[in-house]
Amino acid sequence: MTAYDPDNIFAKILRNEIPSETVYEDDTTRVIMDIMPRATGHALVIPKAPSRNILDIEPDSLASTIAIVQKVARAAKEAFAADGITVQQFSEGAGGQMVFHTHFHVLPRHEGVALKP
Ligand code: DGP
Repeated sequence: MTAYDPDNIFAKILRNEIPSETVYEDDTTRVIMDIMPRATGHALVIPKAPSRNILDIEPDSLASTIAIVQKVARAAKEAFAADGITVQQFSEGAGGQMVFHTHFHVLPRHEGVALKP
């Protein structure tokens, strides 16, 4: 496993070095809107503790993060009148990951509407 890089873009967002549209924050987790949304209401749930992805995240951090994923999924389904929700977590480049700080995508879905590429 490659070492965690504290200069990744989400680490900078968590340190408030670059702006983000933050929609929720607590001691362990921040939720921001994706800058390249693949669906209306596409949010990212980001644990504050440093980890690259699901392969190295500590179980306690994963537990607090996934609890927020559930809250965001429920709130997004209501807020965007979604028919369903897609949750994604990409790990490492081969897994489709571009930003190497753990995050979960929460994507509101509507019947017959494909995700944007
Ligand atoms: P991935 O690592 O493949 O799970 O995708 C990273 C996602 O992060 C992608 O959907 C675009 C989004 N993203 C990249 N840079 C920024 C940024 O500076 N701000 C926000 N809000 N989202 C970003």
